[in-house]
Amino acid sequence: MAQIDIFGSYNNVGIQKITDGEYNFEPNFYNKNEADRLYNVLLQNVSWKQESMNIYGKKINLPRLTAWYGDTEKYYSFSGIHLQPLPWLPELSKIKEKIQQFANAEFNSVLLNLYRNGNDSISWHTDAESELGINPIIGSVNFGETRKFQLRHKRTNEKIEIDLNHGSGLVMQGSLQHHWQHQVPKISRPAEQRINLTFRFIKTL
Ligand SMILES: O=C(O)CCC(=O)C(=O)O
Ligand SMILES: [Mn+2]
Repeated sequence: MAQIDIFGSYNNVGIQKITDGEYNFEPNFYNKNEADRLYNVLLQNVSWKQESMNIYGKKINLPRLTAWYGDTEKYYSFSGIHLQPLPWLPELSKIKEKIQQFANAEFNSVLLNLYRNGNDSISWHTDAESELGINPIIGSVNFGETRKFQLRHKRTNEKIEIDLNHGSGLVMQGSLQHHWQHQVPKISRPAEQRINLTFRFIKTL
C-alpha cells in the first residue's frame, strides 16, 4: 500500500519486485498543478461512454464510463466488448509520451475509465488479452479521487494494495499479468470522480 512512513515518503515507490512479476509506482508522476489541469481537460474532452456487457442475455452496464483511443481505427475486443479506438487527443499523446519514458516501453492505445463515485469499480481481471502478447507492459496514470488498486496472486492468493493518488503513475510489467489479477473495489465512503488511463501496446493494431 502507498503508506506514508515516518519520514513522510511512500514505502513502495520505484521498481518493486514481487512474486512472479514487478511493478513501478510513482505517486508524484505529475505535480499537483499539472494533475489538476489534466484532470479537467480529460473530464471535459474525452468522449466518455456508458458501455454494456451481455451476460446470459441480459444487458448489464459497466460500473464506470470508458473511452478508447489509439493509433488506428481498427476494432479491439475487451472483456467481450468491441471497441473502436478514437484518434489521439493532443493531451493524451503528451501523457503517452511521458508514461512511455517512465515505462521505457512503447504504447499504441489507451483505455480510459471514469469512476463517477465510490459505487463505480472494476472487478478482478488481468490485462493479459491475447492481443497484448507475452509479459505485456501496462502503464497506468491516475487523476482525481485516490482509490485502492488491489493485486491478488492467482495461485497463492497473496494480496498487494496500492493507493493510486491524483497524479500518480504505475507500470505493471514482467510476468505480473499472467500471475496476478487486479481490481479497484467499490467504496462506501463518499468519493469524488476518478480518471484512470491504462496505456497498452496491442500487437494487432
Ligand atoms: O482503474 C484502474 O486503476 C484500473 C483499470 C483497469 O484495470 C483496466 O482498465 O483494465
Ligand atoms: Mn486492468
